[in-house]
Amino acid sequence: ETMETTFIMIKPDGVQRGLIGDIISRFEKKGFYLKAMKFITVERSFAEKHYADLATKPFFNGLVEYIISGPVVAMVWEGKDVVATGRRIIGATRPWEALPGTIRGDYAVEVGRNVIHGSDAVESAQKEIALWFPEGVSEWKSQMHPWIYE
Ligand code: YYY
Ligand code: MG
Repeated sequence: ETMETTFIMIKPDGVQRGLIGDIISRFEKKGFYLKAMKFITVERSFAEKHYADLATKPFFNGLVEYIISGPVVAMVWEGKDVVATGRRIIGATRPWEALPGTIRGDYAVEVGRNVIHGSDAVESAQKEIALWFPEGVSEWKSQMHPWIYE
């Protein structure tokens, strides 16, 4: 199978609301592997870099304020199709469009407080992982692998 990695970040509202354990659990129980994780508060310039593609949007400044407002949990997850499947686990950007059973469908109301970030493509995932984890990620292999992947 072709393994991918994606960048997932629990935003400051997800941390404040005590959703870290549940969110990590959803990705773990699905059968994805945690390859890197850090708990950090990022600076404005870093948040602006992460969201550089959205710099011209009217919500950009509010988005940056929100992301720097408290600690986040930055993670790298590995698995088959984990970029697209991770986005499905997260749910639609606008929580009122996110289906029940998704993280945003279950836990979020407002688009500007939507709890979690996930890379939208393999290429952006690689960029985001390089930005957030310049030191690199762990190479461990789960002993469960053959029970999850054929
Ligand atoms: O990838 P995703 O997070 O689902 O959405 P993006 O279109 O990349 O926007 C990033 C981020 O910006 C979104 O999660 C919330 C915020 N945002 C907003 O506050 N208002 C909007 N109208 C659109 C996006
Ligand atoms: Mg996005």
